[in-house]
Amino acid sequence: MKIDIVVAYRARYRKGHFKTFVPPITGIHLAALTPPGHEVRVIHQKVESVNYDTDADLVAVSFQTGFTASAYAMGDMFRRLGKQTVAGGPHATFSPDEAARHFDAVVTGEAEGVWAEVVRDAESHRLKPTYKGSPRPLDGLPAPRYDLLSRAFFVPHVVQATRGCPFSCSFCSVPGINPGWRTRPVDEVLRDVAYDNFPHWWQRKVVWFWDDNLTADRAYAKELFSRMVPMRRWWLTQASMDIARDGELLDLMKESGCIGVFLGIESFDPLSLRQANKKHNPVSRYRDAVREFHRRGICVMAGFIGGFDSDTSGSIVSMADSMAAVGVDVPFVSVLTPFKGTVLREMLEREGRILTGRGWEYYDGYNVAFRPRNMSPDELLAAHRLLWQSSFSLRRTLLRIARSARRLSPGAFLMSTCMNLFYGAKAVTRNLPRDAAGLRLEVQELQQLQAQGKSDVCLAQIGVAPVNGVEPPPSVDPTVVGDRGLEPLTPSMSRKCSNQLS
Ligand code: B12
Ligand code: SF4
Repeated sequence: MKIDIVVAYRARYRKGHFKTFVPPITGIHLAALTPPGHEVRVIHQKVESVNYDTDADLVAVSFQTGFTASAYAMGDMFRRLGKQTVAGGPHATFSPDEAARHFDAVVTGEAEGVWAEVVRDAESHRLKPTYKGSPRPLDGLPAPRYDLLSRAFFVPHVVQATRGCPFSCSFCSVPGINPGWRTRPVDEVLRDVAYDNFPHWWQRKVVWFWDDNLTADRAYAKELFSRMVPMRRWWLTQASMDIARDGELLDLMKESGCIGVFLGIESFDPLSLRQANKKHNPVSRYRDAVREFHRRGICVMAGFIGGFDSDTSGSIVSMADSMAAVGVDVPFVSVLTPFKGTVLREMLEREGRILTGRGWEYYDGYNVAFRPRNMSPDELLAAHRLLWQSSFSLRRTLLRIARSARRLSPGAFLMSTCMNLFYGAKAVTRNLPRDAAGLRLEVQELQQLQAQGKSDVCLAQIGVAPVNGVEPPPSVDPTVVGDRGLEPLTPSMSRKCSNQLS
């Protein structure tokens, strides 16, 4: 049987990406789990077009909440084309009934225990509507199918060593998605780290751990890192800030080639941290914690969120200064998002603060889907955009690069520079986070043109022509199904469509 595994995406920046940094591990992991005897392809919509003219017998789509429109459009179209379809991932896990309207089958939870059954059932054309994957021990997992990855990714070597997280931050769905804290056998992780069949030297050198919190079990982390020392890799991961007090662990991280940690710092306001249930982040320790990583030449990437109840527009925008003051090398700034399966969503639902008129496109980390306490949704959006632009202004970007030249190891400096330039270039070229409201308008524009009987030309303009005579279903979303999934139907494209017809 031929299987296409598609990892759905929807542009989060106005002009898409010029270059894409790291792939998700999900698609190539699912491909590796596929029983032998099947031909598998992995397509990342972020970097490649979805082939509707595929000869696949089964199309499996993985998606996060923010990319749901894209995934559902695909599910509908593939079903029209007579393909068997199956959905999975964080959104399908928490909204299985909704996903079932667009796919033949929905897998909730983790795939390890059910994927072989899904494939078997698809082979005999007997897919069940739902498959419930429960968490299992992580022993014996195969190495991801790196050979199936598009060459478009800059750092393709992604590995997962652990699953879950012992913390329970109110905005995070990890405790619901990957319950329990589990580790893979170190030997098996090292096998994946040792893989090096990549074309470029940095792709062989750099390993990115896609763990929720790799260092949650210190004894496990120490064993893994000690055994990675002779492998001479450069590696990055997510970790929680509490490890900054464990000098032995940090020394081992340095020795084994750690060049970057992503810390979920989230806020500089103790009240916001309390709302986030982020007790392991004391604000007074930020500076010292960052310094501990820098003393070992490790780059500190850090995530910040705007929109907690005690936040104001001013406090959100001022985070740019605060993150510079504590010495963050690469900032990531998001809008608080009430994902299903989180304590935050339960609270906002109880308080009637979810903006029910807003679709899942508002759940991409860059848009507002709830009523904030101290400002309007539009004010929160504006504050986030100001924070984003200020964080990646030319001055701040160059300053961070100059500082990291002094305090980071060569690998960490290279990585920090690449990431800062990546986001700095977006700011300079005004390739800003996209407003979901704008997306809606573009869709409405297309719908108007469709109502006037001009849809075919517009669909052709954006690369969605009928496939083998089958028209795309009404759910097809022009902002995501265009070439590489990145081209929106801009006003000028709409004008072009209209002009061509008139
Ligand atoms: C690595 C990671 C990233 C990476 C890579 C992105 C990616 N798409 O993987 C980066 C850093 C880029 C990232 C960014 C973001 N992320 Co992220 N990320 C993760 C993380 C930590 C691990 C995911 C992972 O690789 N797990 C390992 C793989 C093997 O497991 P998996 O993907 O869960 O897949 C398993 C099952 O879900 C299932 N499955 C999944 N898909 C399918 C499909 C089929 C057909 C089947 C059968 C089964 C199946 O089977 C798999 C094996 O068991 C998760 C947390 C988590 N625990 O899930 C958050 C998580 C996925 N991210 C999240 C968010 C919100 C984001 C951002 C929007 C954050 C932001 N504010 O900017 C951005 C989005 C940008 C983007 N381009 O994707 C949320 C998503 C919540 C939701 N409901 O959608 C999560 C769950 C964390 C959270 N805070 O709750 N992220
Ligand atoms: S520490 Fe990170 S992964 Fe763990 S619950 Fe909090 S946000 Fe989620």
